[in-house]
Amino acid sequence: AFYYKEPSHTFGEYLLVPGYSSDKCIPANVSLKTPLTKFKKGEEPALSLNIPMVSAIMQAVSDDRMAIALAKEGGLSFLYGSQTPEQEAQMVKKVKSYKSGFVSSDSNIKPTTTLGEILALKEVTGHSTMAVTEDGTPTGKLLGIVTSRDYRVTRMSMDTPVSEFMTPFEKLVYADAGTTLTEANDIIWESKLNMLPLVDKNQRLMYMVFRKDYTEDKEFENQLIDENKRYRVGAGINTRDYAERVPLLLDAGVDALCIDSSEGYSEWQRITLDYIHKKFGPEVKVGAGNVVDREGFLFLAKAGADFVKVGIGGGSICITRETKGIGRGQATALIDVCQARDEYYKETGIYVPVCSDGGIVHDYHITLALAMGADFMMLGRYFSRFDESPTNKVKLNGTFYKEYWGEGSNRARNWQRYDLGGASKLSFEEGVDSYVPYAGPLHDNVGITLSKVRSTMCNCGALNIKELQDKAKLTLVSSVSIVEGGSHDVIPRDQFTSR
Ligand code: MZP
Repeated sequence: AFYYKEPSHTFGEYLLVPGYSSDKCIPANVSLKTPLTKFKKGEEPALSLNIPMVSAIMQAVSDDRMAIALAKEGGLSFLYGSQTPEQEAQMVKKVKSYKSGFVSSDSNIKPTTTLGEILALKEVTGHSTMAVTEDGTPTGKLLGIVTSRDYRVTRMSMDTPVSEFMTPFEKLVYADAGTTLTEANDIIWESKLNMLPLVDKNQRLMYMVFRKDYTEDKEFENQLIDENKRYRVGAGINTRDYAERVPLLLDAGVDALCIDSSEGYSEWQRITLDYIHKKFGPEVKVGAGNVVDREGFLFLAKAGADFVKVGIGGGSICITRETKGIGRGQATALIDVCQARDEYYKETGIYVPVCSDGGIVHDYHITLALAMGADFMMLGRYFSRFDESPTNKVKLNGTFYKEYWGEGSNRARNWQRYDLGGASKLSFEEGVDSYVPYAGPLHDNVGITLSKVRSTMCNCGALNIKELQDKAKLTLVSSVSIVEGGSHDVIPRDQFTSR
């Protein structure tokens, strides 16, 4: 047997040592743009992310709603593959047909329908925006528009004239009762509209609708949108039904695929990559993984992977290491793979982005992973806590939680991912079914997380991810100094106040 000389470590055992920060090093100047897919030296990647975050290929994390919310922040979701190809393609279609401010119509909505009823219906249908027309048909004359779950709706008096509300909002565009759906759609999109009055037949204001997170054009700058103004979305695939699944996903407009497997250093992945690239061409982007060492990386890079995912057994819901005894500390695995990626780049001039998958517990782990060479992270637990994840929010002992289960749990029954081609269903579980503390809307949480990342990057004197990777100084910390890192030798005040 081969023995590694060093134990394998994870993120919690490392710290960054600050470097010199110039006066240009302020969070507002930090760019988090990062490549998603491989590119040749001197060229630009076909796909990039505006923030280094993708959501995990999991039933409990990535559906169309999550994909839209994350694309709005500049990240990308990989829709879960543990569903039929048709269902997954349908989710892709929903994301691709969504447009910020897009007007969808629903024949259930009549002028007499109340705002509460419309909002309740939207929860069910998942529509982002709904038009209220005079006769309830898409071609009817527009009465008003109601926007989605993450929008705040303020009710105004029926008799309030629109002009009174226009003054504070420079960007307000008034869609009057004669506006058609197509025209309204254009108004909202072209003007980057965040507010719209709903008017009745007499053109009196019924409701004012506007975005909670209205931040002028900045918000739009960051969003992950391709030329026809559609949000980008990825999708998980497996090494079994790709011949059937991939064409459906491509027809639906998927932007990137990722082979979803707990262990990716295998002939199955090479065959899958080969098939897709030969059949559909190199412009179809496919990530592969997961691997935890240089050999695994080089195998997948040579097999044509457009990015490579790193991590075995480090996921919060994962018990692969306990059940099968395979895996590697996430930090050590990542460092090893990123070194191989850099050598491969020097030799071939081809840069294959590396995704660190699983095991991010604290926000600073993201900065550490970037410093260690990751181009972006895949996160499951992190995103599962938000309003936009597909799972139930439950109240237990007075506290709200969201459900979160592994793809290797019986609940997910994702047998394709965990067997190696023999058995047709799971014989043992590699994941658990759990709860995570509910954390509110994705937008707010991602904003806080990334402000910490930007701030630490400034401490290291880095204004972009490449600069962080070049300049970062990382130190392993002893278990004693980990204790020093938390509050210690004091009695927290709340211990007294709670008595
Ligand atoms: P985390 O962000 O919750 O720590 O980890 C998410 C990652 O765990 C996923 O992207 C996937 O690679 C991995 N995962 C998903 N299900 C299982 C399982 O059931 C698992 N064992 O390990």
